[in-house]
Amino acid sequence: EDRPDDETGVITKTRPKTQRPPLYKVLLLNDDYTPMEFVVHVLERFFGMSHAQAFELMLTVHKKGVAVVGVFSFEVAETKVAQVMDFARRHQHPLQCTMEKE
Ligand code: NFA
Repeated sequence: EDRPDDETGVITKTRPKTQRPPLYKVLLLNDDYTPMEFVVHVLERFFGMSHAQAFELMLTVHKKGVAVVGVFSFEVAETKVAQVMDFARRHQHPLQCTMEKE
């Protein structure tokens, strides 16, 4: 916003502070037991990835130990984590999914 200084008349710009909600990274963690194909399926099913995208991210987690699956609002991140954890538990795999503030 352009604003003339009271004494000098100099025009200064003040940035309007737009409030943005915090974003949360959803992380997938490696383990020694969850089958690779199960992880690929999880990424396709809950994160809308193509098979190729999902396979690549699964391999990144497998090799590096952890990777960011996506960045979401708190509510969406919380839902994704719950969906993955519930699906893994129902299939008796130890797959871990967590979230952290960006
Ligand atoms: N490390 C697992 C295996 O070798 C695969 C895996 C990848 C598990 C990514 C969890 C996350 N079967």
